Amino acid sequence: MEKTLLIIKPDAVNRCLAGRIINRIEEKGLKIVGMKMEHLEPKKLQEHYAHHKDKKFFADLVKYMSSIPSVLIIAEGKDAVNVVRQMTGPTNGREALPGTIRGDFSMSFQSNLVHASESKEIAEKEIKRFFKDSEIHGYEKINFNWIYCEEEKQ
Ligand code: 3AN
Repeated sequence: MEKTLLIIKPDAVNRCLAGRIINRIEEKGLKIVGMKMEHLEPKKLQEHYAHHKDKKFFADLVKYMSSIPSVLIIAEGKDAVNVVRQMTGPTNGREALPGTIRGDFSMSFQSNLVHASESKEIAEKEIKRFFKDSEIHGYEKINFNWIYCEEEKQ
């Protein structure tokens, strides 16, 4: 099944929202197959946000993301990339709809609590960037048969 990367960013860790965000992922039916706390280094963040390197907020973004540790998660499920992006909401927390993570907890376009991979291809690259193979776990999820119908399990 599809995997996606989520980063519970420093503002969410500082605001003690990590548990609530993890709870939403679990309650949705996604399977957590990787999870760790890491103080992300500027070099890795510059690579992660390279597509924003010419934006005026780039230096601030790297500073904020490397300020304190983040919680990194790999979530697995059918259409996981799209599902998690929908749960996250748009970049600006003030415009994100209630019911989304950003819509419920964020008032900012920078301090917007979570990163979620944008596409399947990007998710694959991001997972490789932040996780070793040995940190990704395959295991049987006992409620799997109650979350998907037969056709969806392929
Ligand atoms: P998203 O996380 O919604 O995919 P991106 O990829 O456009 O958004 O931006 C990456 C991160 O850069 C955002 N999550 C946010 O923290 C920060 N960011 C985006 N736009 C701005 C902005 N105008 N000013 C400051 N930070 C921003």
